[in-house]
Amino acid sequence: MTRPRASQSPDSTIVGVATGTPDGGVAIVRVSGPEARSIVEPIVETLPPPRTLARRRLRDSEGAAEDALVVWMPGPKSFTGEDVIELHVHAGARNVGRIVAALRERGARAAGPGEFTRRAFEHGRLSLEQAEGIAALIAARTSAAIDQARRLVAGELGREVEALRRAVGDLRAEIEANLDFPDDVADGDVSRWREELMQHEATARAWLRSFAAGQRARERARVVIAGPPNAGKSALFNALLGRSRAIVSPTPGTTRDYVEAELLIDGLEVVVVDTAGLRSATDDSIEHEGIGRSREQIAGAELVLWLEPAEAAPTEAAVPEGLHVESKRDLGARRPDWLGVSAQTGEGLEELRAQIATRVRGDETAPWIGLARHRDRAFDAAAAMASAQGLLERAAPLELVAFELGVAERQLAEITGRDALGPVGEDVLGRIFSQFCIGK
Ligand SMILES: Nc1nc2c(ncn2[C@@H]2O[C@H](COP(=O)(O)OP(=O)(O)O)[C@@H](O)[C@H]2O)c(=O)[nH]1
Ligand SMILES: [Mg+2]
Repeated sequence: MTRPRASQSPDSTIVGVATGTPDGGVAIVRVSGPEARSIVEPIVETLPPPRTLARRRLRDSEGAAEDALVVWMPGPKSFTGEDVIELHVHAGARNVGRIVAALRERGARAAGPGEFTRRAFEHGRLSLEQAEGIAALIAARTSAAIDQARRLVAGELGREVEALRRAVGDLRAEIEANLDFPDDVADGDVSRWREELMQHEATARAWLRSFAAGQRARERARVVIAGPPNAGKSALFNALLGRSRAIVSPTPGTTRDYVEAELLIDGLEVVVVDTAGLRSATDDSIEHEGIGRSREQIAGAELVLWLEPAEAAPTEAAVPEGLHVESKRDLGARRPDWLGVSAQTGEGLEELRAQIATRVRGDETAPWIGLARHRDRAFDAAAAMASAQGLLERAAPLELVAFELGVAERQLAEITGRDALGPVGEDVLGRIFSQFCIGK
Protein backbone atom coordinates (compact mmCIF):
# COMPACT_ATOMS: atom_id res chain seq x y z
CA MET A 1 0.00 0.00 0.00
CA THR A 2 1.50 3.33 -1.02
CA ARG A 3 -0.78 5.48 1.06
CA PRO A 4 0.81 6.71 4.28
CA ARG A 5 -1.25 5.20 7.04
CA ALA A 6 -2.27 8.06 9.18
CA SER A 7 -3.95 6.65 12.27
CA GLN A 8 -1.89 6.28 15.40
CA SER A 9 -0.02 2.97 15.47
CA PRO A 10 -2.09 1.54 12.64
CA ASP A 11 -0.87 -2.00 13.10
CA SER A 12 -2.06 -2.22 16.65
CA THR A 13 -5.19 -4.11 17.60
CA ILE A 14 -7.86 -1.93 19.13
CA VAL A 15 -10.81 -2.60 21.41
CA GLY A 16 -13.94 -0.50 21.90
CA VAL A 17 -17.50 -0.85 23.09
CA ALA A 18 -19.66 -0.62 20.00
CA THR A 19 -23.04 -0.12 21.65
CA GLY A 20 -24.08 3.30 22.82
CA THR A 21 -27.29 3.09 24.82
CA PRO A 22 -26.78 2.88 28.57
CA ASP A 23 -30.13 1.14 29.08
CA GLY A 24 -29.53 -1.65 26.55
CA GLY A 25 -29.31 -5.22 27.78
CA VAL A 26 -26.41 -6.25 25.59
CA ALA A 27 -23.10 -4.55 24.92
CA ILE A 28 -20.92 -5.40 21.95
CA VAL A 29 -17.19 -5.25 22.54
CA ARG A 30 -15.36 -5.00 19.26
CA VAL A 31 -11.75 -5.94 18.64
CA SER A 32 -10.05 -5.11 15.34
CA GLY A 33 -6.52 -5.58 14.11
CA PRO A 34 -3.94 -8.19 13.19
CA GLU A 35 -3.76 -9.59 16.73
CA ALA A 36 -7.51 -9.85 17.22
CA ARG A 37 -7.50 -13.62 17.09
CA SER A 38 -4.49 -14.19 19.31
CA ILE A 39 -5.80 -11.70 21.86
CA VAL A 40 -9.36 -13.00 22.07
CA GLU A 41 -9.02 -16.73 21.50
CA PRO A 42 -7.36 -17.57 24.85
CA ILE A 43 -10.14 -15.94 26.85
CA VAL A 44 -12.97 -17.65 24.94
CA GLU A 45 -11.12 -20.98 24.52
CA THR A 46 -12.00 -21.50 20.85
CA LEU A 47 -13.30 -19.10 18.23
CA PRO A 48 -16.39 -20.21 16.35
CA PRO A 49 -16.09 -20.68 12.57
CA PRO A 50 -15.97 -17.34 10.67
CA ARG A 51 -19.17 -15.31 10.56
CA THR A 52 -21.02 -17.66 12.85
CA LEU A 53 -22.44 -16.49 16.12
CA ALA A 54 -21.72 -18.96 18.91
CA ARG A 55 -21.99 -19.02 22.67
CA ARG A 56 -18.77 -19.13 24.69
CA ARG A 57 -17.64 -18.87 28.31
CA LEU A 58 -15.45 -15.82 28.55
CA ARG A 59 -12.81 -15.14 31.26
CA ASP A 60 -12.74 -11.51 32.35
CA SER A 61 -9.86 -9.55 33.90
CA GLU A 62 -10.57 -11.09 37.30
CA GLY A 63 -10.62 -14.61 35.94
CA ALA A 64 -14.37 -14.92 36.43
CA ALA A 65 -16.58 -16.50 33.78
CA GLU A 66 -19.15 -14.55 31.78
CA ASP A 67 -21.52 -15.74 29.08
CA ALA A 68 -20.84 -14.25 25.65
CA LEU A 69 -21.91 -14.62 22.05
CA VAL A 70 -18.84 -14.46 19.86
CA VAL A 71 -18.55 -13.70 16.17
CA TRP A 72 -15.27 -13.81 14.29
CA MET A 73 -14.95 -11.91 11.01
CA PRO A 74 -11.58 -12.41 9.36
CA GLY A 75 -10.33 -9.52 7.24
CA PRO A 76 -10.51 -8.19 4.66
CA LYS A 77 -14.26 -8.87 4.47
CA SER A 78 -15.08 -7.12 7.71
CA PHE A 79 -16.25 -3.63 8.61
CA THR A 80 -12.72 -2.34 9.16
CA GLY A 81 -11.10 -4.60 6.56
CA GLU A 82 -9.04 -6.14 9.38
CA ASP A 83 -9.63 -9.22 11.51
CA VAL A 84 -12.58 -8.31 13.71
CA ILE A 85 -14.07 -10.16 16.66
CA GLU A 86 -17.22 -9.06 18.38
CA LEU A 87 -18.20 -10.18 21.84
CA HIS A 88 -21.86 -9.75 22.74
CA VAL A 89 -21.97 -9.59 26.50
CA HIS A 90 -24.31 -8.40 29.23
CA ALA A 91 -24.38 -4.63 29.34
CA GLY A 92 -23.44 -2.60 32.38
CA ALA A 93 -20.40 -0.39 32.62
CA ARG A 94 -18.62 -2.46 35.27
CA ASN A 95 -19.27 -5.80 33.64
CA VAL A 96 -18.13 -4.54 30.26
CA GLY A 97 -15.17 -2.79 31.89
CA ARG A 98 -13.81 -6.10 33.20
CA ILE A 99 -14.03 -7.66 29.76
CA VAL A 100 -12.35 -4.71 28.06
CA ALA A 101 -9.66 -4.81 30.76
CA ALA A 102 -8.99 -8.48 30.00
CA LEU A 103 -8.49 -7.63 26.32
CA ARG A 104 -6.22 -4.69 27.11
CA GLU A 105 -4.12 -6.84 29.43
CA ARG A 106 -3.60 -9.13 26.48
CA GLY A 107 -2.40 -6.27 24.25
CA ALA A 108 -5.39 -4.55 22.69
CA ARG A 109 -5.28 -0.77 22.79
CA ALA A 110 -8.36 1.32 23.60
CA ALA A 111 -9.80 2.68 20.35
CA GLY A 112 -9.99 6.44 19.85
CA PRO A 113 -13.08 8.25 18.52
CA GLY A 114 -14.08 6.96 15.09
CA GLU A 115 -11.05 4.72 14.87
CA PHE A 116 -12.94 1.66 13.61
CA THR A 117 -14.57 3.70 10.87
CA ARG A 118 -11.31 5.39 10.03
CA ARG A 119 -9.66 2.04 9.55
CA ALA A 120 -12.55 1.03 7.30
CA PHE A 121 -11.83 4.14 5.21
CA GLU A 122 -8.09 3.53 5.15
CA HIS A 123 -8.62 -0.05 4.01
CA GLY A 124 -10.90 1.09 1.21
CA ARG A 125 -14.03 -0.44 2.74
CA LEU A 126 -15.79 2.93 2.82
CA SER A 127 -15.29 6.24 1.08
CA LEU A 128 -14.97 9.36 3.15
CA GLU A 129 -18.48 10.68 2.62
CA GLN A 130 -19.87 7.24 3.52
CA ALA A 131 -17.91 7.36 6.78
CA GLU A 132 -19.35 10.81 7.44
CA GLY A 133 -22.78 9.38 6.66
CA ILE A 134 -22.33 6.89 9.51
CA ALA A 135 -21.59 9.73 11.93
CA ALA A 136 -24.59 11.65 10.58
CA LEU A 137 -26.81 8.58 10.97
CA ILE A 138 -25.82 8.19 14.60
CA ALA A 139 -26.40 11.89 15.22
CA ALA A 140 -29.70 12.04 13.27
CA ARG A 141 -32.56 13.61 15.19
CA THR A 142 -35.28 13.62 12.52
CA SER A 143 -36.48 10.89 10.21
CA ALA A 144 -35.50 13.03 7.22
CA ALA A 145 -31.97 13.15 8.62
CA ILE A 146 -31.98 9.36 9.00
CA ASP A 147 -33.16 8.82 5.42
CA GLN A 148 -30.55 11.18 4.02
CA ALA A 149 -27.72 9.75 6.11
CA ARG A 150 -28.61 6.23 4.97
CA ARG A 151 -28.36 7.34 1.36
CA LEU A 152 -24.96 8.84 2.10
CA VAL A 153 -23.81 5.57 3.72
CA ALA A 154 -25.14 3.64 0.72
CA GLY A 155 -22.76 5.64 -1.46
CA GLU A 156 -25.35 7.51 -3.57
CA LEU A 157 -23.61 10.87 -3.33
CA GLY A 158 -20.19 9.30 -3.79
CA ARG A 159 -21.24 7.65 -7.05
CA GLU A 160 -22.52 10.93 -8.50
CA VAL A 161 -19.44 12.81 -7.38
CA GLU A 162 -17.15 10.17 -8.87
CA ALA A 163 -19.01 10.27 -12.18
CA LEU A 164 -18.60 14.03 -12.39
CA ARG A 165 -14.97 13.88 -11.36
CA ARG A 166 -14.28 11.35 -14.10
CA ALA A 167 -16.09 13.46 -16.70
CA VAL A 168 -14.10 16.56 -15.74
CA GLY A 169 -10.92 14.49 -15.81
CA ASP A 170 -11.68 13.23 -19.32
CA LEU A 171 -12.25 16.76 -20.50
CA ARG A 172 -8.99 17.92 -18.94
CA ALA A 173 -7.12 15.08 -20.65
CA GLU A 174 -8.63 16.05 -23.99
CA ILE A 175 -7.64 19.69 -23.53
CA GLU A 176 -4.14 18.74 -22.39
CA ALA A 177 -3.70 16.65 -25.55
CA ASN A 178 -3.96 19.93 -27.47
CA LEU A 179 -1.43 21.88 -25.39
CA ASP A 180 1.43 21.44 -27.84
CA PHE A 181 -0.57 22.50 -30.88
CA PRO A 182 -2.96 25.17 -29.65
CA ASP A 183 -3.28 26.68 -33.13
CA ASP A 184 -4.77 23.46 -34.43
CA VAL A 185 -7.69 23.60 -32.01
CA ALA A 186 -10.92 23.98 -33.95
CA ASP A 187 -13.51 26.53 -32.88
CA GLY A 188 -15.99 23.67 -32.77
CA ASP A 189 -13.89 21.92 -30.11
CA VAL A 190 -13.72 25.02 -27.95
CA SER A 191 -17.46 25.54 -28.07
CA ARG A 192 -18.06 21.87 -27.31
CA TRP A 193 -15.72 22.10 -24.30
CA ARG A 194 -17.57 25.15 -23.07
CA GLU A 195 -20.89 23.38 -23.55
CA GLU A 196 -19.70 20.33 -21.60
CA LEU A 197 -18.27 22.46 -18.82
CA MET A 198 -21.48 24.38 -18.54
CA GLN A 199 -23.33 21.11 -18.02
CA HIS A 200 -20.83 19.87 -15.45
CA GLU A 201 -21.01 23.11 -13.55
CA ALA A 202 -24.81 22.90 -13.62
CA THR A 203 -24.60 19.40 -12.11
CA ALA A 204 -22.54 20.68 -9.19
CA ARG A 205 -24.83 23.71 -8.75
CA ALA A 206 -27.86 21.42 -8.69
CA TRP A 207 -26.23 19.49 -5.83
CA LEU A 208 -25.76 22.72 -3.94
CA ARG A 209 -29.46 23.49 -4.27
CA SER A 210 -30.50 20.05 -3.16
CA PHE A 211 -27.99 20.13 -0.30
CA ALA A 212 -29.75 23.27 0.91
CA ALA A 213 -33.14 21.57 0.58
CA GLY A 214 -31.75 18.55 2.40
CA GLN A 215 -30.59 20.70 5.24
CA ARG A 216 -34.01 22.33 5.51
CA ALA A 217 -35.63 18.89 5.61
CA ARG A 218 -33.23 17.68 8.30
CA GLU A 219 -33.61 20.65 10.53
CA ARG A 220 -37.37 20.84 11.09
CA ALA A 221 -38.59 23.97 9.38
CA ARG A 222 -40.48 26.48 11.48
CA VAL A 223 -43.95 27.18 10.14
CA VAL A 224 -45.32 30.27 11.87
CA ILE A 225 -49.03 31.07 12.02
CA ALA A 226 -49.45 34.84 12.12
CA GLY A 227 -52.21 37.37 11.54
CA PRO A 228 -54.47 39.82 13.33
CA PRO A 229 -56.02 38.97 16.72
CA ASN A 230 -59.08 36.70 16.56
CA ALA A 231 -58.17 35.44 13.08
CA GLY A 232 -58.47 31.87 14.38
CA LYS A 233 -54.72 31.23 14.57
CA SER A 234 -54.87 29.21 17.75
CA ALA A 235 -57.88 27.26 16.47
CA LEU A 236 -56.00 26.43 13.26
CA PHE A 237 -52.90 25.48 15.23
CA ASN A 238 -54.97 23.05 17.31
CA ALA A 239 -56.71 21.71 14.21
CA LEU A 240 -53.36 20.98 12.51
CA LEU A 241 -52.14 19.27 15.66
CA GLY A 242 -55.35 17.37 16.16
CA ARG A 243 -55.47 18.37 19.83
CA SER A 244 -56.14 21.38 22.03
CA ARG A 245 -52.73 22.80 22.69
CA ALA A 246 -53.31 26.55 22.45
CA ILE A 247 -56.13 28.50 24.09
CA VAL A 248 -58.88 29.50 21.67
CA SER A 249 -60.99 32.41 22.80
CA PRO A 250 -63.28 35.11 21.38
CA THR A 251 -61.34 37.68 23.46
CA PRO A 252 -58.77 39.31 21.16
CA GLY A 253 -55.24 39.21 22.53
CA THR A 254 -55.64 35.90 24.41
CA THR A 255 -52.44 34.38 23.00
CA ARG A 256 -49.66 36.42 24.63
CA ASP A 257 -46.61 34.34 23.87
CA TYR A 258 -45.88 31.96 21.07
CA VAL A 259 -46.63 28.26 21.46
CA GLU A 260 -44.87 25.66 19.35
CA ALA A 261 -45.35 21.98 18.64
CA GLU A 262 -43.80 19.39 16.37
CA LEU A 263 -45.91 18.09 13.55
CA LEU A 264 -45.45 15.51 10.82
CA ILE A 265 -46.79 16.72 7.49
CA ASP A 266 -46.45 14.36 4.54
CA GLY A 267 -43.49 12.68 6.21
CA LEU A 268 -41.88 16.05 6.80
CA GLU A 269 -41.17 17.06 10.39
CA VAL A 270 -41.93 20.70 11.02
CA VAL A 271 -42.35 22.89 14.06
CA VAL A 272 -45.64 24.78 13.94
CA VAL A 273 -45.74 28.01 15.91
CA ASP A 274 -48.87 29.83 17.09
CA THR A 275 -48.23 33.50 17.76
CA ALA A 276 -49.89 36.49 19.42
CA GLY A 277 -52.07 38.47 16.99
CA LEU A 278 -50.49 41.49 15.38
CA ARG A 279 -52.19 44.80 15.97
CA SER A 280 -50.75 48.25 16.49
CA ALA A 281 -53.09 49.77 19.07
CA THR A 282 -52.71 48.12 22.45
CA ASP A 283 -51.87 49.60 25.86
CA ASP A 284 -51.41 46.15 27.36
CA SER A 285 -47.66 45.84 27.91
CA ILE A 286 -47.75 42.03 28.02
CA GLU A 287 -49.60 41.93 24.73
CA HIS A 288 -47.11 44.45 23.37
CA GLU A 289 -44.25 42.14 24.36
CA GLY A 290 -46.11 39.22 22.74
CA ILE A 291 -46.38 41.15 19.48
CA GLY A 292 -42.62 41.72 19.54
CA ARG A 293 -42.13 37.98 19.87
CA SER A 294 -44.52 37.33 17.00
CA ARG A 295 -42.39 39.54 14.78
CA GLU A 296 -39.26 37.64 15.82
CA GLN A 297 -40.98 34.36 14.98
CA ILE A 298 -42.04 35.68 11.58
CA ALA A 299 -38.49 36.80 10.87
CA GLY A 300 -37.08 33.37 11.74
CA ALA A 301 -39.73 31.34 9.91
CA GLU A 302 -39.19 29.05 6.98
CA LEU A 303 -42.81 29.64 6.08
CA VAL A 304 -45.39 32.10 7.44
CA LEU A 305 -49.07 31.20 7.27
CA TRP A 306 -50.71 34.63 7.16
CA LEU A 307 -54.23 34.19 8.43
CA GLU A 308 -57.18 36.55 8.08
CA PRO A 309 -60.75 35.58 8.94
CA ALA A 310 -63.57 35.49 6.40
CA GLU A 311 -65.78 37.68 8.59
CA ALA A 312 -63.38 40.67 8.70
CA ALA A 313 -62.15 43.12 6.08
CA PRO A 314 -58.65 42.52 4.65
CA THR A 315 -55.74 44.16 6.48
CA GLU A 316 -52.70 45.80 4.99
CA ALA A 317 -50.31 43.82 7.12
CA ALA A 318 -50.14 40.52 5.20
CA VAL A 319 -46.62 39.09 4.97
CA PRO A 320 -46.09 39.17 1.19
CA GLU A 321 -43.94 36.03 0.90
CA GLY A 322 -46.18 34.09 3.28
CA LEU A 323 -48.89 31.60 2.39
CA HIS A 324 -52.14 33.60 2.51
CA VAL A 325 -54.89 31.70 4.24
CA GLU A 326 -58.47 32.80 4.85
CA SER A 327 -59.82 31.25 8.04
CA LYS A 328 -63.39 30.65 9.17
CA ARG A 329 -64.49 29.79 5.64
CA ASP A 330 -67.59 28.27 7.20
CA LEU A 331 -68.71 31.90 7.69
CA GLY A 332 -68.20 32.91 4.06
CA ALA A 333 -65.44 33.79 1.61
CA ARG A 334 -64.11 37.32 1.25
CA ARG A 335 -60.70 36.63 -0.30
CA PRO A 336 -61.42 34.25 -3.18
CA ASP A 337 -57.80 33.83 -4.26
CA TRP A 338 -56.59 32.89 -0.78
CA LEU A 339 -56.47 29.32 0.45
CA GLY A 340 -59.69 28.89 2.48
CA VAL A 341 -59.77 26.82 5.67
CA SER A 342 -62.09 26.27 8.56
CA ALA A 343 -60.83 24.95 11.87
CA GLN A 344 -64.45 24.27 12.74
CA THR A 345 -65.43 22.07 9.79
CA GLY A 346 -61.95 20.91 8.72
CA GLU A 347 -62.48 22.38 5.25
CA GLY A 348 -59.22 23.10 3.39
CA LEU A 349 -56.94 21.53 6.01
CA GLU A 350 -55.70 18.78 3.72
CA GLU A 351 -54.90 21.30 1.00
CA LEU A 352 -53.14 23.45 3.59
CA ARG A 353 -50.99 20.52 4.72
CA ALA A 354 -50.08 19.74 1.13
CA GLN A 355 -49.11 23.35 0.45
CA ILE A 356 -47.03 23.56 3.61
CA ALA A 357 -45.13 20.43 2.60
CA THR A 358 -44.54 21.75 -0.93
CA ARG A 359 -43.42 25.16 0.23
CA VAL A 360 -41.06 23.80 2.89
CA ARG A 361 -39.57 21.11 0.68
CA GLY A 362 -39.19 23.42 -2.29
CA ASP A 363 -39.24 21.66 -5.64
CA GLU A 364 -36.75 19.12 -4.40
CA THR A 365 -38.34 15.70 -4.17
CA ALA A 366 -35.24 13.80 -3.05
CA PRO A 367 -33.00 16.18 -1.17
CA TRP A 368 -29.43 15.08 -0.59
CA ILE A 369 -27.60 15.10 2.59
CA GLY A 370 -24.80 17.51 1.94
CA LEU A 371 -22.69 18.08 5.00
CA ALA A 372 -20.92 21.41 5.23
CA ARG A 373 -17.70 19.89 3.96
CA HIS A 374 -19.35 18.41 0.86
CA ARG A 375 -21.06 21.71 0.16
CA ASP A 376 -17.81 23.66 0.36
CA ARG A 377 -15.99 21.27 -1.95
CA ALA A 378 -18.84 21.18 -4.49
CA PHE A 379 -19.00 24.97 -4.37
CA ASP A 380 -15.27 25.30 -5.06
CA ALA A 381 -15.48 22.74 -7.87
CA ALA A 382 -18.33 24.68 -9.49
CA ALA A 383 -16.35 27.92 -9.15
CA ALA A 384 -13.30 26.36 -10.82
CA MET A 385 -15.45 25.10 -13.69
CA ALA A 386 -16.99 28.56 -14.10
CA SER A 387 -13.57 30.10 -14.24
CA ALA A 388 -12.42 27.54 -16.84
CA GLN A 389 -15.40 28.52 -19.01
CA GLY A 390 -14.41 32.18 -18.69
CA LEU A 391 -10.86 31.34 -19.78
CA LEU A 392 -12.10 29.44 -22.83
CA GLU A 393 -14.35 32.34 -23.73
CA ARG A 394 -11.43 34.78 -23.61
CA ALA A 395 -9.26 32.36 -25.61
CA ALA A 396 -6.77 32.26 -22.72
CA PRO A 397 -3.92 29.70 -22.86
CA LEU A 398 -5.21 26.13 -22.58
CA GLU A 399 -2.76 25.44 -19.73
CA LEU A 400 -4.83 27.74 -17.55
CA VAL A 401 -8.04 25.98 -18.49
CA ALA A 402 -6.51 22.59 -17.72
CA PHE A 403 -5.25 23.93 -14.41
CA GLU A 404 -8.74 25.04 -13.35
CA LEU A 405 -10.17 21.67 -14.32
CA GLY A 406 -7.51 20.01 -12.18
CA VAL A 407 -8.65 22.17 -9.27
CA ALA A 408 -12.27 21.09 -9.84
CA GLU A 409 -11.23 17.42 -9.95
CA ARG A 410 -9.32 17.66 -6.70
CA GLN A 411 -12.21 19.39 -4.96
CA LEU A 412 -14.53 16.59 -6.05
CA ALA A 413 -12.03 13.92 -5.04
CA GLU A 414 -11.93 15.39 -1.56
CA ILE A 415 -15.61 14.63 -1.08
CA THR A 416 -15.12 10.89 -1.40
CA GLY A 417 -11.49 10.84 -0.27
CA ARG A 418 -10.95 8.20 -2.94
CA ASP A 419 -7.80 9.64 -4.41
CA ALA A 420 -5.30 7.43 -2.63
CA LEU A 421 -2.25 9.69 -2.59
CA GLY A 422 -4.08 12.86 -3.06
CA PRO A 423 -5.66 15.72 -1.42
CA VAL A 424 -7.18 14.46 1.80
CA GLY A 425 -4.62 15.30 4.41
CA GLU A 426 -4.30 14.33 8.04
CA ASP A 427 -5.89 17.62 9.10
CA VAL A 428 -9.10 16.81 7.23
CA LEU A 429 -9.20 13.18 8.34
CA GLY A 430 -8.38 14.08 11.93
CA ARG A 431 -11.20 16.61 12.02
CA ILE A 432 -13.74 14.21 10.51
CA PHE A 433 -13.00 11.18 12.64
CA SER A 434 -12.56 13.04 15.91
CA GLN A 435 -16.27 13.87 15.75
CA PHE A 436 -17.18 10.19 16.03
CA CYS A 437 -17.91 8.44 19.26
CA ILE A 438 -15.49 5.88 20.62
CA GLY A 439 -16.43 2.40 19.50
CA LYS A 440 -17.44 3.52 16.00
N1 LIG B 1 -66.83 29.91 12.75
C1 LIG B 1 -65.54 29.74 13.05
N2 LIG B 1 -65.02 30.32 14.12
C2 LIG B 1 -63.71 30.12 14.41
C3 LIG B 1 -62.89 29.32 13.56
N3 LIG B 1 -61.63 29.33 14.08
C4 LIG B 1 -61.67 30.08 15.20
N4 LIG B 1 -62.92 30.57 15.40
C5 LIG B 1 -63.34 31.42 16.52
O1 LIG B 1 -62.67 32.66 16.43
C6 LIG B 1 -62.32 33.13 17.73
C7 LIG B 1 -60.84 33.40 17.79
O2 LIG B 1 -60.14 32.18 17.63
P1 LIG B 1 -58.65 32.02 18.09
O3 LIG B 1 -58.16 30.74 17.51
O4 LIG B 1 -58.48 32.22 19.55
O5 LIG B 1 -57.99 33.24 17.31
P2 LIG B 1 -56.53 33.84 17.42
O6 LIG B 1 -56.63 35.06 18.23
O7 LIG B 1 -56.12 34.16 16.02
O8 LIG B 1 -55.65 32.81 18.03
C8 LIG B 1 -62.79 32.06 18.71
O9 LIG B 1 -64.03 32.44 19.25
C9 LIG B 1 -62.94 30.82 17.84
O10 LIG B 1 -63.93 29.95 18.33
C10 LIG B 1 -63.50 28.72 12.41
O11 LIG B 1 -62.87 28.01 11.61
N5 LIG B 1 -64.81 28.98 12.19
MG1 LIG C 1 -54.49 32.82 19.69
